[in-house]
Amino acid sequence: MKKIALITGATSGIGRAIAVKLAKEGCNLIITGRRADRLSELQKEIQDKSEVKVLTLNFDVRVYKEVEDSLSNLPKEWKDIDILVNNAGLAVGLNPIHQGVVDDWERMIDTNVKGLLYVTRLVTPGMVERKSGHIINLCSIAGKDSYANGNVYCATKHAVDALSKGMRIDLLPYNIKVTQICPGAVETEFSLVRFKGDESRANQVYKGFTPLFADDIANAVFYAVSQPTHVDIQDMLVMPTAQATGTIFHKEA
Ligand code: NDP
Ligand code: 8X3
Repeated sequence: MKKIALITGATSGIGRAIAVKLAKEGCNLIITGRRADRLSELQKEIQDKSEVKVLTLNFDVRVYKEVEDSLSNLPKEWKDIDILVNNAGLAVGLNPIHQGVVDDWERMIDTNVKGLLYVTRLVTPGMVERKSGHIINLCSIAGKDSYANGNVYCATKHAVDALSKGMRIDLLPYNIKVTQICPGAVETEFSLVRFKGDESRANQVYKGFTPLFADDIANAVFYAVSQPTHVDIQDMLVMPTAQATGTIFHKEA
């Protein structure tokens, strides 16, 4: 039987690439996000090219009621989720702490921490019952170290790191793997979102070096999920060759 993978934030960037990769490798998919049109387009694209089934779920991970309504009422054939990819997330703003925008802070904390928790809370009981499952959390180099003006985003990713460790301990008796993937700079819509639609500022982030691409992270996810039953890849730090730390890059002029 084909595995079922649920991917949050599949409308763009890393989540979208993971969906395409896991479909190519034969998983049936539950893809989620707020932009319903993009979910439908991706569903069609994947189903036109392969034999896998794709279910779309349109919800905002920040709103528990929406998450609960979607995940508690899955059709029977979609209930047994084998792989949960907690990918939905964002950075908003890049300000020193004393000039932080409270609404930006709320968006990051509600999405990256509370949203990840809401989805995990609803998916893991089934995995526990079946004594089987694999959770992939998208963390970041920002979850390993803080960088200038990244304060709250870095804090949310440090929280993801703590939650990955905690999940691994709590779910250990139930044969559930927890993998955390920590990318450096990946060229997606991430910087466009961080800089609130300012394209020139967003493009500047990826100038002068070759960043990672979403497919690189999808390959890392596939590596983790394709290991034998007794192997858990706990933590992967994946950086562009031209990036040493969160802020040290080798850029050509
Ligand atoms: P994108 O902006 O391209 O994609 C983000 C995805 O998250 C979108 O599909 C978006 O869907 C979804 N999302 C955001 N907010 C919500 C919400 N409230 N409810 C539901 N879905 C939401 O960025 P990336 O692909 O780069 O980011 C994916 C993950 O990778 C994030 O967790 C990010 O922190 C992490 N990461 C990214 C890095 C990078 O350099 N790009 C590096 C390290 C980690 P929609 O808007 O349709 O809801
Ligand atoms: C995204 C990478 O370095 O912009 O998590 O925080 S970074």
